[in-house]
Amino acid sequence: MTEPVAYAVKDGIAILTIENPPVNALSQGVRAGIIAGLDKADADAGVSAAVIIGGGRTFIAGADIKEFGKTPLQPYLPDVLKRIEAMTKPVVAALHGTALGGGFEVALTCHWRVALESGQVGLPEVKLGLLPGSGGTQRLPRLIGPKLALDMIVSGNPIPAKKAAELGAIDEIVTGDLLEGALAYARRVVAEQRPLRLVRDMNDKVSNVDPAVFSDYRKSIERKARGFLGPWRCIDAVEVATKLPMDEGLLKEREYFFECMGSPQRAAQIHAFFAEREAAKIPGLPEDVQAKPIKSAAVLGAGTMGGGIAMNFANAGIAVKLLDVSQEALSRGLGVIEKNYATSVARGSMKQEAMDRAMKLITGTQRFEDIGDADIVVEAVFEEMGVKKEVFGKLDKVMKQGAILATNTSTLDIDEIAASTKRPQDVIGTHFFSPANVMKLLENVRGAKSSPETIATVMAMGKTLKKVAVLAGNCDGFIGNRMLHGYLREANFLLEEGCSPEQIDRALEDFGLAMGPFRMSDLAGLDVGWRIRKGKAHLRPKDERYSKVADQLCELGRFGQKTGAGFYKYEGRDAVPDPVVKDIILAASREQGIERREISDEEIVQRCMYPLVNEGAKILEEGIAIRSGDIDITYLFGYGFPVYRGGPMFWAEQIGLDKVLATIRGFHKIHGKFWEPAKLLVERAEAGKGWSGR
Ligand code: 3H9
Repeated sequence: MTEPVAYAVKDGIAILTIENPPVNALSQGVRAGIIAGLDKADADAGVSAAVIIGGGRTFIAGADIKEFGKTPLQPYLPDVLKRIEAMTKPVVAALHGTALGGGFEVALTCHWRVALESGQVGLPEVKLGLLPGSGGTQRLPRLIGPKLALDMIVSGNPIPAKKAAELGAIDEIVTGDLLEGALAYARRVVAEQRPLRLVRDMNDKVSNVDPAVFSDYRKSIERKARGFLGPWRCIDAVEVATKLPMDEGLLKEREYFFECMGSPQRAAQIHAFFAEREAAKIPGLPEDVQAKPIKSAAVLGAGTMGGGIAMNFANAGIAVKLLDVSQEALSRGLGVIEKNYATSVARGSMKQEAMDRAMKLITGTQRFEDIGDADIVVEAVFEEMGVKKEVFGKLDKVMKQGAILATNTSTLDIDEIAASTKRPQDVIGTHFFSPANVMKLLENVRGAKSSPETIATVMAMGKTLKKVAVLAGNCDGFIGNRMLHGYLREANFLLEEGCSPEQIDRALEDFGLAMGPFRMSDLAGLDVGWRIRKGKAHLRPKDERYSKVADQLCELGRFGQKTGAGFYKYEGRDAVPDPVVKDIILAASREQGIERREISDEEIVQRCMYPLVNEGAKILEEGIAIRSGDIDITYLFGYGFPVYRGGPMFWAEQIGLDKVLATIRGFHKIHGKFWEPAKLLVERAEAGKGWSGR
């Protein structure tokens, strides 16, 4: 086995190479190896300086997240950093790839830092529910000032090495071979007899800092960071750097770090990190299966969804043809795309050249014959089986052999759609979320006959389009929308039992959802659900409880934001409670013979969230989702579920499946069959286990 830190000496300079693939995480072996290497270098009279460099694709990408939550093993990272600072010889960090978190903290502790221009540096701990716990919050502000340090630490976003050099966090950008550049730099430092330079001694940028920097910053993240612990502690820690001497600041940072480490948010966010990566792995696919290359695409339907999907391909540099049989719809769709890009340019989130490039990649057509050579076609036409079948019949005729025929349906049967072609192996669902150019989730839906290549291709496409792809099985609503059903049902029942739309929305937004169910429904448009409900009305048993409030709103032409009224009335984009809605709700309670009562926020959260968990358990039991983590990812990236709760399934595990089951059983007694507990939930809860059976 290779040592996690290789030691070599070249021309009197020690080289410590971190060898811990894939990302050189700071495992116990790496920590011990760095200390041992530095001891050796310090003790060797023939060595005049040391270089720390990463082997493989990157410098150190941070602490080993897999160790979190377990008993930490010595030496700890601060011990490594103390050893660096105690060196009697210069230490140069040589950065490439991603120097992140604890990795960047190692670099910040070295006397000098050099990097390849392609490298990136950052402190992304906040994304894991943490703050930099080994001096990052104390050293970075000393180097680049508190304001810029806040930007990096509170966002967690890395910056390119070149930018870091401009800011003063990196001393030299190396062109050519990194190790040679770092050795040359170390030789120069030695030859010039430069005094060892420690960031801890640089106090200029953290002295006399206006406290408004921090109060303003707190204000600026109020909305975005609501409910999170990490971002607030990041600010507290950076503020400490401007108030306390270094060693006291380090102690305070450590205190905040352990507070975050002990929080359920940290566990939830790290679960989300691993679940996101796990979702890409599809068990059962042959090992040698290859994703087909996607070099060109076509999208059917120039509506909101179709346009958004086309933008995804163009953004990824893939030429895309947008097809709509109606010239008017096509022109409107292309116009909307252009407007969306122009808004991004005006906001500064996109460069004009990037917009021009993307627009050049999108062409409109009204003829099916024009799209036959595309590697993939994504259908986003009207959500009706008859229409979809007709379209797929046409695609079967015009598309080249081997092309992927994908449907963006959000509810319909993939197998029935596939059966209208002679190549069901190439047919699959690729369910994008609105707005498709913004939302990160791609819910791929395998049909019974989708081939391994087809599955592998759309999963890989997720990555190409910078989405998070999850693979679902074929059923009504797949993973996401199937679960949403019970959530919306209970929200509507709660209206009749005593709540107002604004009370429910507020309770769920306080829980952490990006948007409560009624504001969300108003935004999505109430007419879509109305149409679906009318279509399925004959299937509903007569004695089944059914809330008519939403239907009655639709009958009044209140389709949500787009008509200026729905569950709320709208003043611009602001949702305002509406007495008309209140009257409809009160009448509904009377008609149902329900005596309205005070309902607590806790009950609102349980009544709306536990159906997600219960249905999620059924989805898992039926194999519609491969893992509970895939369900979590679906909700985190597609439905605005708060990442600090890890997703509905992880959240339920944190509460305890036995407790969740007990509450569901209680609701079952009161509210009847909708609350029948899922078999898997009962099984796991009674065995005292989590979803995975462990
Ligand atoms: C920290 O440093 C705390 C300190 O302040 C204080 C400590 C006292 N540990 O993402 P990829 C795995 S907190 C363990 O697919 P990419 C990952 O699970 C840490 N494993 O590749 C995957 O495994 P698998 C701060 C890790 O090229 C494989 O590596 N650092 C870690 O798309 C490849 O990952 C961070 O938050 C880790 N730290 O992106 C950085 N990182 O193959 C987190 C990755 O089995 N990491 N793995 O699925 C990242 O942002 C990305 O992984 C990175 C590479 C950009 C590095």
